[in-house]
Amino acid sequence: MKPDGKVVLLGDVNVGKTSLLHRYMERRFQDTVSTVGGAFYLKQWGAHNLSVWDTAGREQFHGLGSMYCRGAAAVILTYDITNFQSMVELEDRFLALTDTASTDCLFAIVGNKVDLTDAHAFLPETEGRYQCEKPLSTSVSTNVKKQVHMDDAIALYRKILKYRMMDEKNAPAAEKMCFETSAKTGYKVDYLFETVFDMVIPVILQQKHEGMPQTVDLNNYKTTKDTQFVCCR
Ligand SMILES: Nc1nc2c(ncn2[C@@H]2O[C@H](COP(=O)(O)OP(=O)(O)O)[C@@H](O)[C@H]2O)c(=O)[nH]1
Ligand SMILES: [Mg+2]
Repeated sequence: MKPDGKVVLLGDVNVGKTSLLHRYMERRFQDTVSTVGGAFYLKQWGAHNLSVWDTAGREQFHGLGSMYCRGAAAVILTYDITNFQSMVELEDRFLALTDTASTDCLFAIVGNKVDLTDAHAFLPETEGRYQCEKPLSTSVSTNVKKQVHMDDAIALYRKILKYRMMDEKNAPAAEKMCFETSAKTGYKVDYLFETVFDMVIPVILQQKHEGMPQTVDLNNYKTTKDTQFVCCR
């Protein structure tokens, strides 16, 4: 399966990037998911094949090179809503990495771990689509203070448009592209990925039109299902 488009997750270590991907792709949450060894998932979306990239732990150990975002059609910038510094890092450290992304690249901003602060995030968005491993009443606590609010995310989104020299009128609305999720309960995880996947298709068609070279050729990998985890190490 050859990917038509690349979607990357960016953000500080521990914000929950691997957990979000794992929740969406594997339909579950594990307290200890290892990023090391992981690289990307393949996801069929309509007539298109998407590669969805995790950082393979490099944000912690070696930093991420310019390769990581090269040709990306969408970037999902992730922070932890209980850690203000993780939001600051998105602007200070991670935004510059998107210089190599596609010119029409779509941006989403995601505040994860909302189960720690918001009672409404105890339940996954759609009942029955997720099986929670533990009874929710015992697995969550709302004693943690929310350090980043939706307004902060919306302000960052606007800064990104400026940084990328994109006209706000032509870009998706900030309110639409800022999400609060919980990989732990599954809250809004499907909504996040499916919104991004739907919106990334026109970007991919535009890339094809402009003759963007493919960033990875996965013809050598066999796929049996519509998603597959591919290890690059
Ligand atoms: N409470 C809570 N913990 C989470 C959530 N997502 C991830 N975690 C935890 O945060 C830690 C870091 O998650 P991980 O996915 O490895 O983050 P990454 O470094 O960004 O890939 C792990 O201990 C996870 O169990 C969430 O939505 N809620
Ligand atoms: Mg990780």
